[in-house]
Amino acid sequence: MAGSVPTVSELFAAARRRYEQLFGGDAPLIAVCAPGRVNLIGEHTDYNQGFVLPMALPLVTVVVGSQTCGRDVTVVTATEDADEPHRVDFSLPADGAPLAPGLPRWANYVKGVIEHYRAPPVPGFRAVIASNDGDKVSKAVACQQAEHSHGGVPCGIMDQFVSVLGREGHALLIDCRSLEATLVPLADPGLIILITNSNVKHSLSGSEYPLRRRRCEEAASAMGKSSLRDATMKDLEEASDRMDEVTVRRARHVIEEIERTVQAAEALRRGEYKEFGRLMVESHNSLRDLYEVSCRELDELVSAALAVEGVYGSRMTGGGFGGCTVTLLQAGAIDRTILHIQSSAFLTTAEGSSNYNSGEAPQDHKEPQLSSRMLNLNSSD
Ligand code: GAF
Repeated sequence: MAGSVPTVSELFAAARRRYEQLFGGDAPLIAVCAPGRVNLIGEHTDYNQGFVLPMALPLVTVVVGSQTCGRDVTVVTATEDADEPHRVDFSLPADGAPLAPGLPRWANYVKGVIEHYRAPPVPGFRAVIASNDGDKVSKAVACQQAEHSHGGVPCGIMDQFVSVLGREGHALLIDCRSLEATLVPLADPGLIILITNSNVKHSLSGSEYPLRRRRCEEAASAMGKSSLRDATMKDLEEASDRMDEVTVRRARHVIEEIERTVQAAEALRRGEYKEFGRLMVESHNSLRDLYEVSCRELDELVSAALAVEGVYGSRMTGGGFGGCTVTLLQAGAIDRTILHIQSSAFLTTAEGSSNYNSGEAPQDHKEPQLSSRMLNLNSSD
């Protein structure tokens, strides 16, 4: 992203202006906002009932809206996407009939949440979701179900959970079985978390994510466990002749990654950043070699970051096959790290020049003590 990122207040102002233009000058009555996330460690462990350690980001999505009389819903996006209509109108079905997914695809997340938020039933509204009640855990679970049924991704709970429970200056250790979440302080002014977007597009609703998930279920069942959370490496060795070699590798990644995530949260609590970085690198290598969800560009970004003095660790983050890397580094190393990443192999062959976005904190928030920065690279698709 070039230039500065709009602050939360600017986003709210833009959304409100759009609402007023579209709906006859009426001001919206509800304004909500949810942060984006990056996962520090614990990849492909959430749907195996394991641990994850994501943190919320100052990049947010805001929604403004008002309840209306009747059952009609209008949802509009503040910016226009060339590929899909930016407005959707539909009626809420009477008598609990299902609200089917359809087009545009982005609206399926709205429909899915309405579908899974039945008590009390969602009334007609303009703009996007108004969340009024319900505890945070059930809100996250409803949003996860929406992604399963309407987004077509059998995802775990991590993204939705950190979006409702994440706090500035903290990572969030989530136990994806008990759904207990513990905030882990991460507010050291000497640290920066750099998120680098490879701009390689990934589609989680493609076949690879559900395939990985199925392998994990097969591995757990071959070991007589309800999930890989209950399995040890000894269990895996003993059961390996009842699984094919690929399934063994997938299960090994998950079993070790769950353990790594707990160790990483401990290291963070003790301020042992070198150890945290070492675990990040182990996680990346395991995702690359055992789980096989990395790609050339992500591997190169990680290698480029790790070559710089002052970088503690780096890894791909999220579902994989593209997307972003996350790097933990000393604040003093930020400029040379960005320069080095920008001049690394695949970037120099990409068209145009790379952009750097400082990821400034929203103006209406106090300055976070720890910075997250976004580095967005030109497309290499
Ligand atoms: C995607 C999913 F949405 C998450 O639930 C998680 O499984 C992640 O991939 C891999 O850790 O982001």
